[in-house]
Amino acid sequence: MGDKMAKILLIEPDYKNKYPPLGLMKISTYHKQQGDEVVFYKGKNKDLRDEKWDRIYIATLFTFYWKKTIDTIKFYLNSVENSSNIFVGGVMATVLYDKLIEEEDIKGIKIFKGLLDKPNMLNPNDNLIVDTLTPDYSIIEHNETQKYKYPVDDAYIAYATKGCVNKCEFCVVPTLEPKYKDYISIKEQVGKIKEKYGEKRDLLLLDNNVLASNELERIIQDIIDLGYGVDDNFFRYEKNGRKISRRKYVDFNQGVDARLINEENIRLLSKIAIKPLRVAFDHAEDSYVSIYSKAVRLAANHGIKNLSNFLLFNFKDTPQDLYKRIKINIELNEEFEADDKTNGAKIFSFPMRYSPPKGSHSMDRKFIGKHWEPKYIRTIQCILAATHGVVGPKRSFFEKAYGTSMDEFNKLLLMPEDYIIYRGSHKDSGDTDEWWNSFEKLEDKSRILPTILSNNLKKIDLNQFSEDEKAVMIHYVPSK
Ligand code: B12
Ligand code: SF4
Repeated sequence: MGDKMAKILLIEPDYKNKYPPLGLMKISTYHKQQGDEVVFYKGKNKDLRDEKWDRIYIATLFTFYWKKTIDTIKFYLNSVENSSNIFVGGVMATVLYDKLIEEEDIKGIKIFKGLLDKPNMLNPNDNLIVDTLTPDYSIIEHNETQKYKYPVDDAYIAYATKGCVNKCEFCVVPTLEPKYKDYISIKEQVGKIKEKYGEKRDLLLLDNNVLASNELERIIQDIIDLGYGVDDNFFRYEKNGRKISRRKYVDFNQGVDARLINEENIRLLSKIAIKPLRVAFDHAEDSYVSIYSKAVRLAANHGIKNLSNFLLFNFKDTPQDLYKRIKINIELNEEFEADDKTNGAKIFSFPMRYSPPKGSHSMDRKFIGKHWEPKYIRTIQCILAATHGVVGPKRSFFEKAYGTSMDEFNKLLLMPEDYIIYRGSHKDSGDTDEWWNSFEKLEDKSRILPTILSNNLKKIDLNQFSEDEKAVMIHYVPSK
Protein backbone atom coordinates (compact mmCIF):
# COMPACT_ATOMS: atom_id res chain seq x y z
CA MET A 1 0.00 0.00 0.00
CA GLY A 2 2.86 2.26 0.62
CA ASP A 3 6.46 1.89 1.61
CA LYS A 4 5.81 0.08 4.85
CA MET A 5 4.27 -3.32 5.23
CA ALA A 6 0.53 -2.95 5.70
CA LYS A 7 -1.73 -5.08 7.89
CA ILE A 8 -4.61 -6.40 5.86
CA LEU A 9 -7.64 -8.28 7.17
CA LEU A 10 -9.85 -10.25 4.78
CA ILE A 11 -13.30 -11.17 6.03
CA GLU A 12 -16.02 -13.37 4.66
CA PRO A 13 -19.28 -13.17 6.66
CA ASP A 14 -20.09 -16.52 8.24
CA TYR A 15 -22.92 -17.55 5.96
CA LYS A 16 -22.81 -21.13 4.77
CA ASN A 17 -21.33 -21.34 1.30
CA LYS A 18 -19.91 -24.05 -0.85
CA TYR A 19 -17.03 -22.34 -2.58
CA PRO A 20 -14.20 -20.33 -1.11
CA PRO A 21 -14.25 -16.53 -1.55
CA LEU A 22 -12.42 -16.22 -4.83
CA GLY A 23 -12.41 -12.41 -4.78
CA LEU A 24 -10.66 -12.30 -1.40
CA MET A 25 -8.21 -14.98 -2.51
CA LYS A 26 -7.16 -12.76 -5.39
CA ILE A 27 -6.97 -9.71 -3.13
CA SER A 28 -4.75 -11.74 -0.80
CA THR A 29 -2.33 -12.44 -3.64
CA TYR A 30 -2.39 -8.76 -4.55
CA HIS A 31 -1.32 -7.68 -1.06
CA LYS A 32 1.16 -10.47 -0.47
CA GLN A 33 2.88 -9.47 -3.71
CA GLN A 34 3.51 -6.08 -2.14
CA GLY A 35 4.89 -7.66 1.00
CA ASP A 36 1.87 -6.91 3.19
CA GLU A 37 0.70 -9.04 6.09
CA VAL A 38 -2.60 -10.74 5.25
CA VAL A 39 -5.03 -12.45 7.62
CA PHE A 40 -8.23 -14.17 6.49
CA TYR A 41 -11.14 -15.00 8.76
CA LYS A 42 -14.65 -16.25 8.18
CA GLY A 43 -17.07 -14.43 10.43
CA LYS A 44 -16.73 -12.27 13.50
CA ASN A 45 -13.69 -12.56 15.74
CA LYS A 46 -13.24 -10.36 18.81
CA ASP A 47 -9.44 -10.64 18.91
CA LEU A 48 -9.13 -9.54 15.30
CA ARG A 49 -11.60 -6.76 15.92
CA ASP A 50 -9.51 -5.48 18.82
CA GLU A 51 -6.46 -5.07 16.60
CA LYS A 52 -5.96 -2.11 14.28
CA TRP A 53 -5.75 -2.82 10.56
CA ASP A 54 -4.59 -0.66 7.71
CA ARG A 55 -7.37 -1.99 5.60
CA ILE A 56 -10.19 -4.51 5.92
CA TYR A 57 -11.80 -6.18 2.92
CA ILE A 58 -15.22 -7.70 3.38
CA ALA A 59 -16.63 -9.99 0.72
CA THR A 60 -20.32 -10.29 -0.05
CA LEU A 61 -22.22 -13.06 -1.82
CA PHE A 62 -25.96 -13.68 -2.09
CA THR A 63 -28.30 -10.71 -1.66
CA PHE A 64 -30.38 -12.72 0.80
CA TYR A 65 -27.42 -12.70 3.19
CA TRP A 66 -27.94 -8.95 3.54
CA LYS A 67 -28.50 -8.91 7.29
CA LYS A 68 -25.53 -11.07 8.15
CA THR A 69 -23.30 -9.09 5.83
CA ILE A 70 -24.29 -5.69 7.23
CA ASP A 71 -23.88 -7.05 10.72
CA THR A 72 -20.34 -8.21 9.89
CA ILE A 73 -19.39 -4.85 8.37
CA LYS A 74 -20.62 -3.07 11.51
CA PHE A 75 -18.67 -5.47 13.71
CA TYR A 76 -15.33 -4.48 12.15
CA LEU A 77 -16.12 -0.82 11.58
CA ASN A 78 -13.86 0.49 14.35
CA SER A 79 -10.92 -1.78 13.62
CA VAL A 80 -9.58 0.70 11.07
CA GLU A 81 -8.49 4.30 11.55
CA ASN A 82 -11.11 5.59 9.16
CA SER A 83 -14.18 3.80 7.80
CA SER A 84 -12.95 4.56 4.25
CA ASN A 85 -10.41 1.79 4.90
CA ILE A 86 -13.18 -0.79 4.87
CA PHE A 87 -13.51 -2.12 1.31
CA VAL A 88 -16.63 -4.11 0.46
CA GLY A 89 -17.23 -5.89 -2.84
CA GLY A 90 -18.60 -9.00 -4.53
CA VAL A 91 -22.05 -10.09 -5.70
CA MET A 92 -24.35 -8.48 -3.11
CA ALA A 93 -22.35 -5.24 -3.01
CA THR A 94 -22.72 -4.98 -6.78
CA VAL A 95 -26.40 -5.85 -7.07
CA LEU A 96 -27.54 -3.83 -4.06
CA TYR A 97 -24.95 -1.08 -4.37
CA ASP A 98 -27.52 1.73 -4.11
CA LYS A 99 -29.02 0.27 -0.95
CA LEU A 100 -25.66 -0.34 0.60
CA ILE A 101 -24.46 3.24 0.24
CA GLU A 102 -27.67 4.42 1.90
CA GLU A 103 -27.33 2.08 4.86
CA GLU A 104 -27.08 3.92 8.18
CA ASP A 105 -24.05 3.38 10.45
CA ILE A 106 -21.74 2.17 7.69
CA LYS A 107 -21.57 5.39 5.72
CA GLY A 108 -18.10 6.22 4.48
CA ILE A 109 -16.99 2.68 3.72
CA LYS A 110 -15.76 2.01 0.20
CA ILE A 111 -18.09 -0.11 -1.89
CA PHE A 112 -17.02 -1.74 -5.16
CA LYS A 113 -19.36 -2.52 -7.98
CA GLY A 114 -18.54 -5.48 -10.23
CA LEU A 115 -15.16 -6.89 -11.08
CA LEU A 116 -11.73 -5.62 -10.15
CA ASP A 117 -10.79 -5.82 -13.80
CA LYS A 118 -8.89 -2.59 -14.29
CA PRO A 119 -5.52 -1.50 -12.95
CA ASN A 120 -5.29 0.84 -9.96
CA MET A 121 -8.65 -0.06 -8.46
CA LEU A 122 -7.37 -0.82 -4.97
CA ASN A 123 -4.43 1.59 -4.94
CA PRO A 124 -3.22 4.27 -7.33
CA ASN A 125 -0.34 3.39 -9.64
CA ASP A 126 -0.29 -0.34 -8.89
CA ASN A 127 -0.78 -1.30 -12.54
CA LEU A 128 -2.21 -4.63 -11.45
CA ILE A 129 -5.48 -6.21 -12.50
CA VAL A 130 -6.68 -8.07 -9.42
CA ASP A 131 -9.15 -10.16 -11.41
CA THR A 132 -6.32 -11.83 -13.31
CA LEU A 133 -4.18 -12.71 -10.27
CA THR A 134 -3.87 -16.31 -9.11
CA PRO A 135 -6.18 -16.91 -6.14
CA ASP A 136 -4.34 -17.53 -2.88
CA TYR A 137 -5.46 -21.03 -1.85
CA SER A 138 -3.37 -20.93 1.30
CA ILE A 139 -5.87 -18.66 3.10
CA ILE A 140 -8.68 -21.22 2.92
CA GLU A 141 -6.68 -24.16 4.22
CA HIS A 142 -8.66 -25.73 7.00
CA ASN A 143 -6.77 -25.23 10.28
CA GLU A 144 -6.90 -23.85 13.85
CA THR A 145 -7.88 -20.33 12.83
CA GLN A 146 -9.66 -21.18 9.61
CA LYS A 147 -12.30 -23.51 11.02
CA TYR A 148 -14.83 -23.36 8.21
CA LYS A 149 -14.49 -26.23 5.79
CA TYR A 150 -15.56 -25.22 2.29
CA PRO A 151 -17.39 -28.18 0.75
CA VAL A 152 -15.53 -27.53 -2.50
CA ASP A 153 -11.85 -27.27 -1.59
CA ASP A 154 -10.13 -29.71 -3.89
CA ALA A 155 -10.75 -28.06 -7.22
CA TYR A 156 -9.24 -25.54 -9.55
CA ILE A 157 -11.85 -22.81 -9.64
CA ALA A 158 -11.67 -20.80 -12.81
CA TYR A 159 -13.49 -19.03 -15.61
CA ALA A 160 -13.09 -19.91 -19.29
CA THR A 161 -15.40 -17.04 -20.27
CA LYS A 162 -16.91 -14.09 -18.41
CA GLY A 163 -20.34 -12.49 -18.55
CA CYS A 164 -23.17 -13.52 -20.85
CA VAL A 165 -24.57 -12.58 -24.24
CA ASN A 166 -28.17 -12.54 -22.94
CA LYS A 167 -30.07 -10.42 -20.46
CA CYS A 168 -32.65 -12.72 -18.86
CA GLU A 169 -34.82 -10.74 -16.48
CA PHE A 170 -34.33 -13.07 -13.50
CA CYS A 171 -30.56 -13.02 -13.66
CA VAL A 172 -27.99 -10.52 -12.37
CA VAL A 173 -25.05 -11.69 -14.44
CA PRO A 174 -25.47 -8.75 -16.87
CA THR A 175 -24.93 -6.41 -13.89
CA LEU A 176 -22.07 -8.38 -12.36
CA GLU A 177 -20.13 -9.10 -15.49
CA PRO A 178 -21.45 -6.73 -18.18
CA LYS A 179 -18.97 -7.63 -20.91
CA TYR A 180 -18.96 -11.06 -22.54
CA LYS A 181 -15.45 -12.41 -22.86
CA ASP A 182 -15.22 -15.32 -25.27
CA TYR A 183 -12.04 -16.88 -24.00
CA ILE A 184 -9.84 -16.78 -20.95
CA SER A 185 -6.96 -19.21 -20.74
CA ILE A 186 -7.78 -21.81 -18.12
CA LYS A 187 -4.49 -23.52 -18.88
CA GLU A 188 -2.72 -20.47 -17.59
CA GLN A 189 -4.93 -20.17 -14.49
CA VAL A 190 -4.70 -23.87 -13.61
CA GLY A 191 -0.97 -23.95 -14.31
CA LYS A 192 -0.32 -21.15 -11.85
CA ILE A 193 -2.53 -22.63 -9.13
CA LYS A 194 -0.80 -26.01 -9.53
CA GLU A 195 2.62 -24.45 -9.39
CA LYS A 196 1.92 -22.43 -6.25
CA TYR A 197 -0.53 -24.57 -4.30
CA GLY A 198 -0.17 -28.07 -5.68
CA GLU A 199 -2.43 -30.32 -7.67
CA LYS A 200 -6.21 -30.25 -7.22
CA ARG A 201 -8.62 -32.99 -8.19
CA ASP A 202 -11.53 -31.38 -10.04
CA LEU A 203 -11.94 -28.52 -12.45
CA LEU A 204 -14.76 -26.22 -11.52
CA LEU A 205 -15.72 -23.64 -14.08
CA LEU A 206 -17.94 -20.74 -13.08
CA ASP A 207 -18.86 -19.71 -16.61
CA ASN A 208 -22.31 -18.27 -16.96
CA ASN A 209 -22.83 -19.19 -20.59
CA VAL A 210 -19.98 -21.13 -22.08
CA LEU A 211 -21.92 -22.33 -25.12
CA ALA A 212 -22.23 -18.75 -26.36
CA SER A 213 -18.46 -18.67 -26.86
CA ASN A 214 -17.09 -18.73 -30.38
CA GLU A 215 -13.99 -20.25 -28.85
CA LEU A 216 -15.67 -23.33 -27.42
CA GLU A 217 -13.46 -25.70 -29.38
CA ARG A 218 -10.34 -24.06 -27.97
CA ILE A 219 -11.76 -24.15 -24.43
CA ILE A 220 -12.54 -27.87 -24.75
CA GLN A 221 -9.04 -28.52 -26.11
CA ASP A 222 -7.61 -26.66 -23.08
CA ILE A 223 -9.68 -28.87 -20.77
CA ILE A 224 -8.41 -32.01 -22.51
CA ASP A 225 -4.82 -30.75 -22.40
CA LEU A 226 -5.22 -30.18 -18.66
CA GLY A 227 -5.98 -33.89 -18.22
CA TYR A 228 -9.76 -33.81 -18.08
CA GLY A 229 -10.48 -35.71 -21.28
CA VAL A 230 -13.26 -38.27 -21.12
CA ASP A 231 -10.86 -41.23 -21.12
CA ASP A 232 -8.31 -39.64 -18.89
CA ASN A 233 -10.14 -38.89 -15.72
CA PHE A 234 -8.28 -40.47 -12.86
CA PHE A 235 -6.69 -38.45 -10.13
CA ARG A 236 -3.88 -40.43 -8.53
CA TYR A 237 -2.29 -39.54 -5.26
CA GLU A 238 -0.71 -41.05 -2.17
CA LYS A 239 -2.14 -40.86 1.28
CA ASN A 240 -0.40 -42.44 4.29
CA GLY A 241 1.77 -44.45 1.93
CA ARG A 242 -1.24 -45.84 0.04
CA LYS A 243 -1.77 -45.22 -3.62
CA ILE A 244 -5.24 -43.85 -4.24
CA SER A 245 -6.96 -43.22 -7.50
CA ARG A 246 -10.21 -41.31 -7.80
CA ARG A 247 -12.24 -40.02 -10.66
CA LYS A 248 -11.87 -36.35 -11.35
CA TYR A 249 -14.40 -34.16 -13.03
CA VAL A 250 -15.05 -30.99 -14.94
CA ASP A 251 -18.14 -29.14 -13.82
CA PHE A 252 -19.58 -26.11 -15.56
CA ASN A 253 -21.45 -25.38 -12.40
CA GLN A 254 -23.88 -22.78 -13.76
CA GLY A 255 -25.16 -25.20 -16.35
CA VAL A 256 -25.56 -24.76 -20.05
CA ASP A 257 -28.33 -23.11 -22.00
CA ALA A 258 -30.60 -25.75 -23.59
CA ARG A 259 -31.43 -23.37 -26.43
CA LEU A 260 -27.81 -23.28 -27.54
CA ILE A 261 -27.14 -27.02 -27.50
CA ASN A 262 -26.51 -28.51 -30.94
CA GLU A 263 -24.75 -31.48 -32.56
CA GLU A 264 -21.48 -29.61 -32.83
CA ASN A 265 -21.13 -28.37 -29.24
CA ILE A 266 -22.47 -31.56 -27.68
CA ARG A 267 -19.86 -33.49 -29.62
CA LEU A 268 -17.24 -31.21 -28.08
CA LEU A 269 -18.67 -31.52 -24.55
CA SER A 270 -18.75 -35.31 -24.86
CA LYS A 271 -14.96 -35.31 -25.19
CA ILE A 272 -14.38 -34.14 -21.62
CA ALA A 273 -14.92 -35.74 -18.21
CA ILE A 274 -17.97 -33.62 -17.52
CA LYS A 275 -19.99 -34.55 -14.47
CA PRO A 276 -22.70 -33.69 -14.47
CA LEU A 277 -23.74 -31.84 -17.59
CA ARG A 278 -26.22 -29.39 -16.08
CA VAL A 279 -28.90 -28.15 -18.42
CA ALA A 280 -31.08 -25.20 -17.45
CA PHE A 281 -34.84 -25.89 -17.48
CA ASP A 282 -35.97 -22.35 -16.76
CA HIS A 283 -39.29 -22.16 -18.54
CA ALA A 284 -42.39 -24.32 -18.68
CA GLU A 285 -43.88 -23.36 -22.06
CA ASP A 286 -44.29 -26.24 -24.51
CA SER A 287 -41.86 -24.73 -26.99
CA TYR A 288 -39.14 -24.57 -24.31
CA VAL A 289 -39.95 -28.06 -23.05
CA SER A 290 -39.33 -29.50 -26.48
CA ILE A 291 -36.04 -27.59 -26.84
CA TYR A 292 -34.96 -28.86 -23.43
CA SER A 293 -35.89 -32.50 -24.14
CA LYS A 294 -34.16 -32.40 -27.49
CA ALA A 295 -30.98 -31.04 -25.87
CA VAL A 296 -30.93 -33.71 -23.18
CA ARG A 297 -31.56 -36.48 -25.73
CA LEU A 298 -28.75 -35.18 -27.89
CA ALA A 299 -26.37 -35.26 -24.91
CA ALA A 300 -27.34 -38.84 -24.00
CA ASN A 301 -26.96 -39.92 -27.61
CA HIS A 302 -23.43 -38.57 -27.57
CA GLY A 303 -22.55 -40.73 -24.60
CA ILE A 304 -22.86 -38.13 -21.82
CA LYS A 305 -24.13 -40.25 -18.96
CA ASN A 306 -24.30 -37.91 -16.00
CA LEU A 307 -26.94 -35.32 -16.64
CA SER A 308 -28.74 -32.94 -14.39
CA ASN A 309 -30.86 -29.83 -14.62
CA PHE A 310 -31.81 -26.66 -12.82
CA LEU A 311 -35.59 -26.42 -12.66
CA LEU A 312 -36.47 -22.85 -11.91
CA PHE A 313 -39.80 -22.59 -10.09
CA ASN A 314 -41.80 -19.86 -8.35
CA PHE A 315 -41.19 -17.55 -11.30
CA LYS A 316 -43.85 -17.28 -14.01
CA ASP A 317 -44.67 -20.99 -13.84
CA THR A 318 -47.43 -22.77 -11.93
CA PRO A 319 -46.91 -25.54 -9.37
CA GLN A 320 -48.44 -27.94 -11.88
CA ASP A 321 -45.78 -26.91 -14.39
CA LEU A 322 -43.18 -28.03 -11.90
CA TYR A 323 -44.80 -31.45 -11.58
CA LYS A 324 -44.97 -31.75 -15.37
CA ARG A 325 -41.34 -30.76 -15.83
CA ILE A 326 -40.09 -33.25 -13.25
CA LYS A 327 -42.21 -35.93 -14.90
CA ILE A 328 -40.69 -35.14 -18.29
CA ASN A 329 -37.30 -35.97 -16.80
CA ILE A 330 -38.57 -39.25 -15.41
CA GLU A 331 -39.85 -40.13 -18.88
CA LEU A 332 -36.53 -39.15 -20.43
CA ASN A 333 -34.80 -41.53 -18.02
CA GLU A 334 -37.13 -44.35 -19.04
CA GLU A 335 -36.45 -43.59 -22.67
CA PHE A 336 -32.68 -43.74 -22.07
CA GLU A 337 -32.97 -47.03 -20.25
CA ALA A 338 -34.98 -48.62 -23.04
CA ASP A 339 -32.49 -47.71 -25.76
CA ASP A 340 -29.18 -49.58 -26.02
CA LYS A 341 -27.45 -46.47 -27.30
CA THR A 342 -28.34 -44.35 -24.28
CA ASN A 343 -28.61 -47.05 -21.64
CA GLY A 344 -26.80 -45.91 -18.51
CA ALA A 345 -27.50 -42.22 -19.07
CA LYS A 346 -29.37 -40.65 -16.18
CA ILE A 347 -30.78 -37.24 -15.52
CA PHE A 348 -31.32 -35.91 -12.02
CA SER A 349 -33.57 -32.91 -11.40
CA PHE A 350 -32.75 -30.01 -9.10
CA PRO A 351 -35.75 -27.77 -8.50
CA MET A 352 -34.55 -24.26 -7.63
CA ARG A 353 -36.75 -21.66 -6.09
CA TYR A 354 -36.72 -18.33 -7.85
CA SER A 355 -35.78 -15.35 -5.72
CA PRO A 356 -35.63 -11.92 -7.36
CA PRO A 357 -32.22 -10.25 -7.39
CA LYS A 358 -33.70 -6.76 -6.92
CA GLY A 359 -36.31 -5.26 -4.61
CA SER A 360 -37.04 -5.98 -0.97
CA HIS A 361 -37.47 -9.74 -1.43
CA SER A 362 -33.97 -10.04 -2.80
CA MET A 363 -32.86 -9.56 0.77
CA ASP A 364 -35.14 -12.03 2.51
CA ARG A 365 -35.95 -14.78 0.01
CA LYS A 366 -39.67 -14.53 0.74
CA PHE A 367 -40.83 -13.77 -2.78
CA ILE A 368 -43.92 -15.68 -3.92
CA GLY A 369 -44.48 -16.04 -7.69
CA LYS A 370 -47.75 -15.03 -9.33
CA HIS A 371 -49.13 -18.57 -9.47
CA TRP A 372 -47.70 -19.70 -6.17
CA GLU A 373 -48.79 -19.46 -2.53
CA PRO A 374 -46.69 -19.67 0.64
CA LYS A 375 -48.24 -23.07 1.39
CA TYR A 376 -47.32 -24.46 -2.04
CA ILE A 377 -43.73 -23.34 -1.56
CA ARG A 378 -43.70 -24.95 1.87
CA THR A 379 -44.93 -28.24 0.39
CA ILE A 380 -42.14 -28.25 -2.17
CA GLN A 381 -39.60 -27.39 0.54
CA CYS A 382 -40.85 -30.29 2.69
CA ILE A 383 -40.53 -32.70 -0.22
CA LEU A 384 -37.11 -31.37 -1.20
CA ALA A 385 -35.82 -31.53 2.37
CA ALA A 386 -36.72 -35.22 2.51
CA THR A 387 -34.97 -35.93 -0.77
CA HIS A 388 -31.91 -33.66 -0.24
CA GLY A 389 -33.06 -31.34 -2.99
CA VAL A 390 -32.76 -33.91 -5.75
CA VAL A 391 -35.26 -35.83 -7.82
CA GLY A 392 -33.68 -39.12 -8.79
CA PRO A 393 -34.21 -40.81 -12.15
CA LYS A 394 -36.62 -43.53 -11.02
CA ARG A 395 -40.39 -43.20 -11.48
CA SER A 396 -41.07 -44.90 -8.13
CA PHE A 397 -38.97 -42.28 -6.35
CA PHE A 398 -40.74 -39.43 -8.10
CA GLU A 399 -44.23 -40.81 -7.50
CA LYS A 400 -43.51 -41.41 -3.86
CA ALA A 401 -42.31 -37.86 -3.37
CA TYR A 402 -44.56 -35.86 -5.71
CA GLY A 403 -47.60 -38.12 -6.12
CA THR A 404 -48.65 -40.63 -8.75
CA SER A 405 -50.88 -38.14 -10.58
CA MET A 406 -51.51 -34.43 -10.86
CA ASP A 407 -54.52 -34.87 -8.55
CA GLU A 408 -52.30 -36.39 -5.91
CA PHE A 409 -49.77 -33.63 -6.35
CA ASN A 410 -52.51 -31.00 -5.98
CA LYS A 411 -53.56 -32.71 -2.77
CA LEU A 412 -49.97 -32.57 -1.51
CA LEU A 413 -49.89 -28.85 -2.17
CA LEU A 414 -52.57 -28.38 0.48
CA MET A 415 -51.60 -31.21 2.81
CA PRO A 416 -50.59 -30.36 6.41
CA GLU A 417 -46.82 -30.36 6.53
CA ASP A 418 -46.43 -33.14 9.07
CA TYR A 419 -48.50 -35.37 6.84
CA ILE A 420 -46.11 -34.66 3.97
CA ILE A 421 -42.94 -35.24 5.95
CA TYR A 422 -44.12 -38.35 7.81
CA ARG A 423 -46.30 -39.54 4.99
CA GLY A 424 -46.24 -43.24 5.75
CA SER A 425 -47.16 -43.04 9.40
CA HIS A 426 -49.97 -40.51 8.96
CA LYS A 427 -51.41 -42.51 6.11
CA ASP A 428 -51.33 -45.67 8.20
CA SER A 429 -52.91 -44.00 11.21
CA GLY A 430 -55.73 -42.69 9.04
CA ASP A 431 -54.98 -38.98 9.75
CA THR A 432 -54.40 -38.17 6.12
CA ASP A 433 -57.69 -39.68 4.96
CA GLU A 434 -59.53 -38.03 7.80
CA TRP A 435 -58.12 -34.64 6.79
CA TRP A 436 -58.89 -35.11 3.14
CA ASN A 437 -62.42 -36.41 3.70
CA SER A 438 -63.31 -33.42 5.86
CA PHE A 439 -61.71 -31.11 3.34
CA GLU A 440 -63.67 -32.56 0.44
CA LYS A 441 -66.89 -32.65 2.43
CA LEU A 442 -66.70 -28.96 3.21
CA GLU A 443 -68.68 -27.21 0.49
CA ASP A 444 -67.71 -23.64 1.19
CA LYS A 445 -63.96 -23.47 1.70
CA SER A 446 -63.74 -19.72 1.44
CA ARG A 447 -63.11 -19.23 5.14
CA ILE A 448 -60.35 -21.79 5.49
CA LEU A 449 -58.47 -21.62 2.21
CA PRO A 450 -56.86 -18.20 2.74
CA THR A 451 -55.46 -19.39 6.08
CA ILE A 452 -54.12 -22.61 4.61
CA LEU A 453 -52.61 -20.92 1.55
CA SER A 454 -50.94 -18.20 3.62
CA ASN A 455 -49.18 -20.95 5.58
CA ASN A 456 -49.69 -18.87 8.70
CA LEU A 457 -50.54 -21.98 10.59
CA LYS A 458 -48.44 -21.71 13.71
CA LYS A 459 -51.12 -20.08 15.84
CA ILE A 460 -54.50 -20.89 14.39
CA ASP A 461 -57.46 -19.89 16.50
CA LEU A 462 -59.83 -22.79 15.89
CA ASN A 463 -62.71 -21.00 17.62
CA GLN A 464 -63.20 -18.76 14.62
CA PHE A 465 -64.37 -21.74 12.55
CA SER A 466 -67.59 -23.71 12.27
CA GLU A 467 -67.58 -27.38 13.30
CA ASP A 468 -67.05 -28.59 9.71
CA GLU A 469 -64.28 -26.09 9.14
CA LYS A 470 -62.68 -27.03 12.42
CA ALA A 471 -62.63 -30.68 11.36
CA VAL A 472 -60.28 -29.68 8.55
CA MET A 473 -58.25 -27.03 10.33
CA ILE A 474 -57.45 -29.16 13.35
CA HIS A 475 -55.09 -31.13 11.13
CA TYR A 476 -53.01 -28.00 10.55
CA VAL A 477 -52.45 -27.36 14.24
CA PRO A 478 -48.74 -28.11 14.59
CA SER A 479 -49.00 -30.43 17.62
CA LYS A 480 -51.55 -32.72 15.97
C1 B12 B 1 -20.54 -20.19 -7.95
C2 B12 B 1 -21.96 -19.74 -7.74
C3 B12 B 1 -22.77 -20.49 -6.90
C4 B12 B 1 -22.26 -21.66 -6.05
C5 B12 B 1 -21.82 -21.21 -4.64
C6 B12 B 1 -21.03 -19.94 -4.60
C7 B12 B 1 -20.17 -19.78 -3.39
N1 B12 B 1 -19.26 -18.84 -3.44
O1 B12 B 1 -20.29 -20.48 -2.43
C8 B12 B 1 -23.53 -22.55 -5.95
C9 B12 B 1 -23.56 -23.43 -7.17
C10 B12 B 1 -23.66 -23.42 -4.72
C11 B12 B 1 -24.60 -21.45 -6.08
C12 B12 B 1 -25.87 -21.59 -5.55
C13 B12 B 1 -26.87 -20.64 -5.70
N2 B12 B 1 -26.78 -19.51 -6.46
CO1 B12 B 1 -25.17 -18.93 -7.32
N3 B12 B 1 -23.72 -18.26 -8.30
C14 B12 B 1 -22.47 -18.60 -8.42
C15 B12 B 1 -21.72 -17.66 -9.39
C16 B12 B 1 -21.48 -18.35 -10.71
C17 B12 B 1 -20.38 -17.16 -8.89
C18 B12 B 1 -20.36 -16.63 -7.47
C19 B12 B 1 -18.97 -16.65 -6.95
O2 B12 B 1 -18.60 -17.36 -6.02
N4 B12 B 1 -18.15 -15.84 -7.59
C20 B12 B 1 -16.77 -15.71 -7.32
C21 B12 B 1 -16.45 -14.25 -7.22
C22 B12 B 1 -16.77 -13.75 -5.84
O3 B12 B 1 -15.07 -14.19 -7.53
P1 B12 B 1 -14.52 -13.18 -8.60
O4 B12 B 1 -15.32 -13.23 -9.84
O5 B12 B 1 -13.10 -13.41 -8.73
O6 B12 B 1 -14.82 -11.81 -7.84
C23 B12 B 1 -14.64 -10.56 -8.46
C24 B12 B 1 -15.69 -9.55 -8.03
O7 B12 B 1 -16.89 -10.16 -7.60
C25 B12 B 1 -15.03 -8.72 -6.98
N5 B12 B 1 -15.06 -9.19 -5.61
C26 B12 B 1 -15.40 -10.38 -5.12
N6 B12 B 1 -15.27 -10.40 -3.78
C27 B12 B 1 -14.84 -9.19 -3.41
C28 B12 B 1 -14.56 -8.66 -2.15
C29 B12 B 1 -14.12 -7.35 -2.05
C30 B12 B 1 -13.82 -6.79 -0.72
C31 B12 B 1 -13.96 -6.55 -3.21
C32 B12 B 1 -13.50 -5.17 -3.09
C33 B12 B 1 -14.26 -7.09 -4.47
C34 B12 B 1 -14.69 -8.39 -4.56
O8 B12 B 1 -13.69 -8.72 -7.38
C35 B12 B 1 -13.35 -10.00 -7.92
C36 B12 B 1 -12.27 -9.86 -8.95
O9 B12 B 1 -12.72 -9.21 -10.09
C37 B12 B 1 -22.73 -16.47 -9.50
C38 B12 B 1 -22.82 -15.81 -10.87
C39 B12 B 1 -21.72 -14.85 -11.12
N7 B12 B 1 -21.33 -14.79 -12.34
O10 B12 B 1 -21.22 -14.17 -10.23
C40 B12 B 1 -24.07 -17.11 -9.13
C41 B12 B 1 -25.07 -16.28 -8.31
C42 B12 B 1 -24.32 -15.57 -7.22
N8 B12 B 1 -25.97 -17.29 -7.73
C43 B12 B 1 -27.20 -16.92 -7.71
C44 B12 B 1 -28.26 -17.73 -7.24
C45 B12 B 1 -29.67 -17.25 -7.52
C46 B12 B 1 -28.01 -18.92 -6.56
C47 B12 B 1 -29.07 -19.79 -5.82
C48 B12 B 1 -29.97 -18.97 -4.94
C49 B12 B 1 -29.84 -20.58 -6.86
C50 B12 B 1 -31.11 -21.22 -6.30
N9 B12 B 1 -32.22 -20.68 -6.74
O11 B12 B 1 -31.07 -22.10 -5.50
C51 B12 B 1 -28.19 -20.79 -5.02
C52 B12 B 1 -28.14 -20.40 -3.53
C53 B12 B 1 -27.33 -21.29 -2.67
C54 B12 B 1 -27.60 -21.08 -1.21
N10 B12 B 1 -26.59 -20.93 -0.41
O12 B12 B 1 -28.71 -21.06 -0.78
C55 B12 B 1 -27.35 -15.50 -8.25
C56 B12 B 1 -27.40 -14.47 -7.12
C57 B12 B 1 -28.74 -14.04 -6.73
C58 B12 B 1 -28.75 -13.28 -5.45
N11 B12 B 1 -29.95 -12.97 -5.07
O13 B12 B 1 -27.78 -12.99 -4.81
C59 B12 B 1 -26.07 -15.37 -9.13
C60 B12 B 1 -25.57 -13.96 -9.33
C61 B12 B 1 -26.38 -16.05 -10.49
C62 B12 B 1 -27.41 -15.42 -11.36
N12 B12 B 1 -27.55 -16.07 -12.50
O14 B12 B 1 -28.10 -14.47 -11.11
N13 B12 B 1 -24.12 -20.37 -6.73
S1 SF4 C 1 -28.46 -16.90 -20.27
FE1 SF4 C 1 -28.07 -17.51 -18.13
S2 SF4 C 1 -26.34 -16.26 -17.45
FE2 SF4 C 1 -27.13 -15.34 -19.34
S3 SF4 C 1 -28.51 -13.73 -18.64
FE3 SF4 C 1 -29.74 -15.59 -19.00
S4 SF4 C 1 -29.81 -16.70 -17.02
FE4 SF4 C 1 -28.16 -15.15 -16.91
